[in-house]
Amino acid sequence: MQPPLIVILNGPNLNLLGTRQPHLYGSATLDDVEALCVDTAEEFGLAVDFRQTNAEGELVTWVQECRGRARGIIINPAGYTTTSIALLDALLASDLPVIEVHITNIHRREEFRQHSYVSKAATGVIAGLGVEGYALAMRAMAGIIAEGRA
Ligand code: CA2
Repeated sequence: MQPPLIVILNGPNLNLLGTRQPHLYGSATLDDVEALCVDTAEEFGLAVDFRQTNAEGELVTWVQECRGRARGIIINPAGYTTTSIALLDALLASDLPVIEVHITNIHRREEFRQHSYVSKAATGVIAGLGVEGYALAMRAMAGIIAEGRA
């Protein structure tokens, strides 16, 4: 039997991780984050499909494609967190458990970062724990799937 697939989606500018603003986002690159997620997936008997895009429409399409294919979505929507009703609608329509991850604690940053449309579709939100938040989200998703709750 195939391990349950978790799709991990990353929004705009996260391709710059580890190359700029390390005081905010740390020194790990997006490739490092993918490796962390692959390792964590192995630990919990999951498979991962890890992606990043700068395009809102592509993110929406990828969420739509999760239906019937994936068992859960972990998403760092980055700049689309606070703007994208289209992304929220796609996540709601996916009927999958969603965990929202932010590397930084958006609640202690500028006010404009503190409202999330995506949270309306999220089972849980992890913010402020650096890239380790992705591994914690994987662990939480493994529990959600094992217990059959969403
Ligand atoms: O804390 C997070 O993970 C954010 O989702 C990151 C977004 C920001 O718009 C959100 O408010 C919080 C920004 C992603 C840009 O990432 C960069 C990484 C390194 C260098 C430059 C940008």
